[in-house]
Amino acid sequence: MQDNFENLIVELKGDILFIGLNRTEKRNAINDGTIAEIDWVFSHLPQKAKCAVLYGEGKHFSAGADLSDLKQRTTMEGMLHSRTWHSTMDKIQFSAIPVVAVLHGACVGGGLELATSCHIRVADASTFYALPEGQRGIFTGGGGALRIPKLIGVSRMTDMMLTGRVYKAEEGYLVGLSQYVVEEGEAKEKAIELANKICDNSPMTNYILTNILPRIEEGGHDVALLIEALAGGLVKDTPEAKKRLADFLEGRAKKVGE
Ligand code: 1HE
Repeated sequence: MQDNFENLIVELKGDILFIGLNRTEKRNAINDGTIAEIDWVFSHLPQKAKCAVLYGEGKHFSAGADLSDLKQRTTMEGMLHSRTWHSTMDKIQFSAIPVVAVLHGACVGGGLELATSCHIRVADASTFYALPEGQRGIFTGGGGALRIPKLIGVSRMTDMMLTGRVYKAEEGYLVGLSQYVVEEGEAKEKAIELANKICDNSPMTNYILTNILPRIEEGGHDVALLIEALAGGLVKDTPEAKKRLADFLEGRAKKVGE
């Protein structure tokens, strides 16, 4: 794994790959270089990594797309810029390993699009969510139009963009923007706790959750049930599944909630 990133801090610690947005002077606004580096990381995941934790250095997760990159684009350039984000966000969503996002401060615009490409979002109490694209005279371009309504519904996203509504951390949790909300400053610790649990799972189960479950959801009734049966049949036949099932049946595995 290279270590000369301009916009990120990337470190493998044990089984967990930490990816930090590192443009604090611009509140982690996501420029083309940041997208290219995130894309590179998800195209070259270290084999040892079983889970990734994505966080922002400084006081904010991310202020969204770097607006200085956007202001001079033609229609065609704007469309290609959006397609580049799509491809990178898809690499995160369909990564072989789950990605836990650690949110604090601003999680707005393209920052929210990035966060919603991750599998789990842990927000601390300082987090706020907004889609200022509406006020900037633009639209989402990083897959937010697809992923955000899946979490909160079209009507809430429409309201956020029409009115500039800001959701605070607790409200964001209640509407489904994050799965966890914790005290200020504690989100990374919680994300690591969750990442360690994820690392304990069978890698194949994790892969099914990042790659097959979302396709089941979108596949239509018959195809979805067929894929579920195929994935379930495949994973049950792995030695790891057989061992884990025997561990439970013979009293060696933890019970639910332990
Ligand atoms: C930026 C950006 C940015 C900050 N692009 N430079 N996103 C937005 O519309 C959000 C715009 N940002 C803000 O509302 C605020 O910066 C924050 C609430 C996030 C943080 O406030 P604060 O007081 O901590 O920082 P600041 O003083 O506003 O910003 C520090 C510097 O970062 C300043 O530059 P400087 O040269 O004057 O020091 C800001 O200009 C700069 N900065 N945010 C560029 N976003 C795939 S399409 C997605 C489309 C979108 O994401 S639209 C939403 C864009």
